[in-house]
Amino acid sequence: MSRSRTAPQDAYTPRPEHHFTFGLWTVGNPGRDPFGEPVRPPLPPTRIVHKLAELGAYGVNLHDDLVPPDASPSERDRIVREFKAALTATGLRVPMATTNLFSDPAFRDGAFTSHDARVRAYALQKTMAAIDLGAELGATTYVCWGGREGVETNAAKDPRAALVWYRDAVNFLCEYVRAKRYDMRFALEAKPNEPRGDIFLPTTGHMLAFIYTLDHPDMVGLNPEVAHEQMAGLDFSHAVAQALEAGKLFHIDLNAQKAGRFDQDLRFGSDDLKGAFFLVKLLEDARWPGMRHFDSHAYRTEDEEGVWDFAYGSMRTYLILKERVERFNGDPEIQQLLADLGRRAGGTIGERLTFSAERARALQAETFDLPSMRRQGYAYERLDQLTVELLLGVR
Ligand code: GCO
Ligand code: MN
Ligand code: MN
Repeated sequence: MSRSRTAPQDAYTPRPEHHFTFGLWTVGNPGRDPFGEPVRPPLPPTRIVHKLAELGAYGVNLHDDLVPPDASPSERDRIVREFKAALTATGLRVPMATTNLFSDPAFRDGAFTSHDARVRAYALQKTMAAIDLGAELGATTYVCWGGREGVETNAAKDPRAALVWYRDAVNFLCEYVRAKRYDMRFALEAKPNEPRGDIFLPTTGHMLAFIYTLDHPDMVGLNPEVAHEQMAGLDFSHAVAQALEAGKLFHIDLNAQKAGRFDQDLRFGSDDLKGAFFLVKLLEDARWPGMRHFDSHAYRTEDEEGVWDFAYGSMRTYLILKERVERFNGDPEIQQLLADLGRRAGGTIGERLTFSAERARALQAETFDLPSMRRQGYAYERLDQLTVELLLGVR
């Protein structure tokens, strides 16, 4: 990789303190798709660690892409030893771990929600092994993405039974982590469809409601992904805001997506820049301390150099948007419009209405100036245009 091509040293240069992370499976994605074979050779995990560190990332997350499921115990030990040596040499961390519960043909009917109890048990065995490896490498977040937890036809299973099995599995895993005294929390990731026709708990909101039915809701939060919420036609920032507000944003999968498509996992900010801007604004305004993880991959057209362009570009775009957020927050005209909004609303903007008997009586007796409330404009057109101009770099 030629650093000069992708890595100018400027205000948008990624550094470990920015907490950017990538999965081994993201930069290591070989470009296989349902219509074509891999276009890139596999990248050894140790090489990925060195390259990510060179580019300024904070960490690397893993799937089954570190230790192949069929590795012998001595192979596993060698792979982990070499990986740890690369981490020590570079200072890169492993904040998150997960496992693949969707590729093996055994998982054709799901893992935690498979009709076959043997498959559900095997999924737990595989997950416990991944949790152990994650804990060994220092990971404190375990992501559960229910790849095939769904159906093609509702003739197949009672979705209520599936939810019971799903809950049993997450409860089982929470008890396992407690018994092992690991410092680890679970982050559940929703996706509406693909690879299956319909996936259970299809959005971040569905997942959030499910969490409160678990035995240890405090141990379980969310890992929302940009592309997945957009596939459901939803506003990603709103899903993230709800997770944040509930104290449940444990992790995040950043990428980009064109509306109405398959799960594209594009480079962060490469589509829907405005959506990306408001997402960064949300995370930065909230001073969210979590990892900025990119669950995405390079275009299938790329060779290895293109992969590093992709990785560097993801982090850089985040930092550029972060700088735009600072500009938005400091832009006198934008801030004036927001302040005027308060005046228009009679100085009551943001006021909370909470119940007391007195308050209820006062409200019942109040006469509202409905004509003025009906006439009121909000100047959002102007606000949005200023936002667009700021994003286009002319403010
Ligand atoms: C996808 C998912 C996955 C998961 C990853 C971690 O749509 O393929 O987003 O990339 O996030 O497997 O569990
Ligand atoms: Mn995805
Ligand atoms: Mn994801």
